Amino acid sequence: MQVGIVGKPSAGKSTLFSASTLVDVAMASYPFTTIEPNKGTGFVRVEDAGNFFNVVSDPKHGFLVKKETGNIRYVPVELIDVAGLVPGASEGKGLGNKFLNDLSQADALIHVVDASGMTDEEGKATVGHDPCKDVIFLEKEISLWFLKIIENNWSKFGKSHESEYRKRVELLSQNLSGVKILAPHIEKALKKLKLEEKQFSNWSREDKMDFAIECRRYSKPIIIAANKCDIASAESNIKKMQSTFPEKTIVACSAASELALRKAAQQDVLTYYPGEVDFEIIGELNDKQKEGLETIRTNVLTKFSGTGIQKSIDDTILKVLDYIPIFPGGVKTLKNKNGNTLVDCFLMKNGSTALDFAYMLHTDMGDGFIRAIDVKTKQIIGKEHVLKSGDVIELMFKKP
Ligand SMILES: Nc1nc2c(ncn2[C@@H]2O[C@H](COP(=O)(O)OP(=O)(O)OP(=O)(O)O)[C@@H](O)[C@H]2O)c(=O)[nH]1
Ligand SMILES: [Mg+2]
Repeated sequence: MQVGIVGKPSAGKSTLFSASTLVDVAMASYPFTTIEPNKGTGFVRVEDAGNFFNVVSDPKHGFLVKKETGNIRYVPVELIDVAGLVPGASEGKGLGNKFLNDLSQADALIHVVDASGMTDEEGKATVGHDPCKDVIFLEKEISLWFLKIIENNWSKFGKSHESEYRKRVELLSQNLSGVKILAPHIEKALKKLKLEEKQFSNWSREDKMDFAIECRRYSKPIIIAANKCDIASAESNIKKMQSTFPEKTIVACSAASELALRKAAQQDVLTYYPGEVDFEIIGELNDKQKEGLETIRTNVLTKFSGTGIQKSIDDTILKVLDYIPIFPGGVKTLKNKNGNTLVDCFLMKNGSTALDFAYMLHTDMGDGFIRAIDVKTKQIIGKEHVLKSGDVIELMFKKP
């Protein structure tokens, strides 16, 4: 799974990326600091299944944080931070939109918006910029990127005179698979727009644009990270964004605060875990450093219930993409042959079945599926059983 970090220049994309991955990257107040994409591992925060069994897990990927209220598991997801996008990019403004190809494999996007209103649409310093405008232009530019791909191949489609719906879906899938717009996204978009029966030769430019917009909605869903909430002017802008776009997931964020806390935790100055609403100072600090941290505590953590950075990743995966964590395990033992407990945790689309889980682990497990066991309840479950968040599943299958 890959999550793209997008937005206009200077919104704080690289700061959010660095705060999530602890990868050192260039961050600066001038536009187009990032040109080549940065890739790294961020984490989704879930409850560890070991809590149910009173055991401490040993994650093979990601990590575990022990807490009295229940251990927390951080499951890896790939993050990609790209160059800033400006209005008119599809006509070549700014860096143009060639770099959007860096986002082609993303399953979802975090749109970093400068909620303080202190950068204009091109990322230059200003005051009073309305961040609602940024929300609109970014979606438009992404849709125009898809439109261009669709139009580039349309001459081929136009000639095909394809009368069969299936065949048309197949042609569109071939055309768009490079940007991870897949058959289910295409079918949903066609249905929504009632374009299922329309021959390609009869599609207007408007049909193509509407189709690009719907493909964007399904293949690259977006959440808004309303960044720089540590700046006073952000609060009213965040409220305005929330009331203007009630259907969108908007998370108040301070990437700079998260980065400061995580760096300090890395240097053992304080204890802080991503997604927590407080920290504890454990090292030596001078007055200025203490004051800086106290400002973060009051103006960000307490006021917005955290820095929002972890929440923006969690909401992307667990809410917008609607994935759930599933753990492989056994009724007899939760350990693997090396003696490590509940080493794996997989993120699966909500609605996945025991058979989907088997196929995800290995084709042979899916092909040879006999039955599965819900390890928490010890109940036998069949192929079609729909899994729940936090399930621990043992699979029985015929070996090929
Ligand atoms: N106050 C405040 N400043 C921030 C925050 N996040 C980022 N910044 C500052 O905003 C400026 C731009 O940050 P970057 O992370 O480089 O922004 P970007 O979106 O990657 O910019 P480009 O790569 O140029 O597109 C830097 O000076 C950051 O320190 C935040 O949460 N609060
Ligand atoms: Mg950057």
